[in-house]
Amino acid sequence: MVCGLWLVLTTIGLWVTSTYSLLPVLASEQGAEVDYAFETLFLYAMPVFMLVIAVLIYGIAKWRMKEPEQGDTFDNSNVFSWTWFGVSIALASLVFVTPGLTGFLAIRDPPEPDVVIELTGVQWHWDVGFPNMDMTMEAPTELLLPKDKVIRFDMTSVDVLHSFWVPAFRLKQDVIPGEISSVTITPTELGTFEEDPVFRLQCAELCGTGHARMFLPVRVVEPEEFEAWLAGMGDGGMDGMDMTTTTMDMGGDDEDTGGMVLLQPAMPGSSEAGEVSFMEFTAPDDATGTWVICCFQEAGQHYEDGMRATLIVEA
Ligand SMILES: [Cu+2]
Repeated sequence: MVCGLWLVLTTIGLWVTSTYSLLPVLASEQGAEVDYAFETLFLYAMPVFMLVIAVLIYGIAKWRMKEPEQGDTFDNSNVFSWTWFGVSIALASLVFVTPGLTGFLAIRDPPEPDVVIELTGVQWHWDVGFPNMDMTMEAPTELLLPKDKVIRFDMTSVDVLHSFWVPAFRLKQDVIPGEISSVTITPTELGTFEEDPVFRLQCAELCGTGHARMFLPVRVVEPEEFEAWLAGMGDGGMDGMDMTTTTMDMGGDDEDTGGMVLLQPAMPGSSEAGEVSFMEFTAPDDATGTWVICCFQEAGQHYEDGMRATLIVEA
C-alpha cells in the first residue's frame, strides 16, 4: 500500500518537474552545468521526499486516533536502518561526483576568451572596460555582449564586496576589492532586459543601501552588432559628447506609483502622489541607445512591467 502510493507520488512529482521547468530562460553554455545540477538533484530528491509524504499520508489514514488509547510500541529494524544509511551514502557520493565534481571542472577550466571585459563594482553601479580598445565606460546604461563568443570578465571592486550575476547565464562570482576574479561566459541566446529581466548584470552581494539598484541591463546581440557598438564607442561616443537638455514629466499617478527616476545617470527625482513634478537632465547628443527609467521607490513590484520604461534620446 505504502509502496504503491510512493510510486504514484514519485511518478507525478517527476512528471511535473520535467514538464514545467522551474528555471528561467538559459542563455549561456556554462549555465547548462548549473541547470543540470538542479535537475539531477530534483531527480534524486523526488523519491526520497515522496517516501516521506507517502508514509505520512498512510500513517494519518491508518492509525488516526479515534479515541484516546495507548499506542503500540515498535522495535528498531536493523535492515531498514542500514538500507536507509546505505542508500543515503550512495546518493550523496553520486551527487558529489556528478554534477558536483564534473560540473565544477567544466566551469573552472574555460576555453581561451574571444573577448575580455573588465568590470569594476562601485557602490552602486558597474564600470565596464574593454582593455583591447583601452576604453572604459563609467556607469553605462547597457552592456552589449556578442552571442556565441567566449567572454571572460575580469572583475574587481573599488569599495566593498560585490558579486557578478546575470540570472540568464546562471554563474555567480564574487567581486573583491584589491583582487581580480574572473568568470567566463559564452552567451547562447539573443535577449534583452526589456524582454526578459533575467538579462541583467545584477550585484548579488549585499553591498549597501543601493544594492538592489545595482544592475546593468544586458543585451545579447549578434557579433557584428557588438563590433559596431564597440566601434561607435571607440569613436569617442562616450566622451566629449555635446549635451542637450530634455525635460521629462515626472508625474505620479496614484499612491502605488511611488516615484520614477532616471537610473543612469544617477539623477534622482521623485514624484509624490497627487502632484506633478518635473526634472531636467542632460543627455548625450548622440546617445540613441537605451536609457532606463525605473521606479526607485520601494513600492511593491517596482521593477516589474509598468514601473520601468525605455527612453530613446534623439539628437
Ligand atoms: Cu550589491
